Amino acid sequence: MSVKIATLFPEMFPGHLGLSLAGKALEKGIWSLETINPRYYATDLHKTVDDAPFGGGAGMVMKADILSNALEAHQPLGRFIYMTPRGKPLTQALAQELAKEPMLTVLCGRYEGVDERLLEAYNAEEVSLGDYVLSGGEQAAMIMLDAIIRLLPEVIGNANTHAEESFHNGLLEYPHYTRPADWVSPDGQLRRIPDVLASGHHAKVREWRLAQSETVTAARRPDLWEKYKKTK
Ligand code: 6GU
Repeated sequence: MSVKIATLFPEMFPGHLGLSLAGKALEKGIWSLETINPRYYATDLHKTVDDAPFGGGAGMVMKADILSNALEAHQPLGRFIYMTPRGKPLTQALAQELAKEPMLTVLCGRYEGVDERLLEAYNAEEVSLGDYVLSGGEQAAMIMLDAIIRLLPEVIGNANTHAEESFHNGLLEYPHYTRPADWVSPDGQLRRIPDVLASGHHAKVREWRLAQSETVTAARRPDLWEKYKKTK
C-alpha cells in the first residue's frame, strides 16, 4: 500500500508508524510513506499556506489553491481522505475496507480547517476518530493508519489474530490471563485465573470467552450490544 500524507508538519511522520509492527512493515516495503508539504507549493515570499476566513471569525483556513498545487504534483492520489472531527467515524469496518486500497492520500488539517472548495474538488472522504478535538489531523492520521496497516496481509503472520480481537465479531474482547495461575496482589488478595482456562476443554473455553465478551459488551457498550443482538 502506498500512503501519501499532505501535512504542514512532515517531521511528525513516520512517528510511531516507524516503530514496532507498522515500522517493521515499512522497512519490509509492505507499505510506503511519502509526505507532501503544501508550504513547498506556496507562491509568495512568505510561503503562505493559510489565510483568514471569508465572513470573519477566529483562526486561519488552509488555502485551496496552494493545497491543490501540492496535490496535483503528487498524482495519482488513490483514495483521498481528509481527517476532521466532522467526518464519518473511523470503525474497524472502515479500517478493513481501507486496508484493501493500493493507495491512500491523507490530508491533515491544521488551524480552523481547509477551504471547503478543495474538499469538494477532490471529493474528499472525511474521517473522524471520535467526538473530541485534536490539535491537528496528523495525530488522527497516524492512528487511522495504525489501524489500517496492522490489517495488511503479511503484517500479522497469524490471520486468526484478527478473528479474536475486539469489534471483529461486533463484541468487545474477553479478558486474558497468563502465568502465574495464582497471584497475590499487593493488597494481599489471592487472585486465581478462571478454572475453565486451565481445564484443557477448548469448546468450554470458547463458550466462556464468548459469554465474557457478551457480558462486557452489554455492560460497557449498549450501542454495540443492541446491534449484536439484532444480527444474531
Ligand atoms: Cl480526524 N482531526 C482532529 N483534528 N481532531 C479529531 C479528529 C480528527 N478525530 C477526532 N478528533
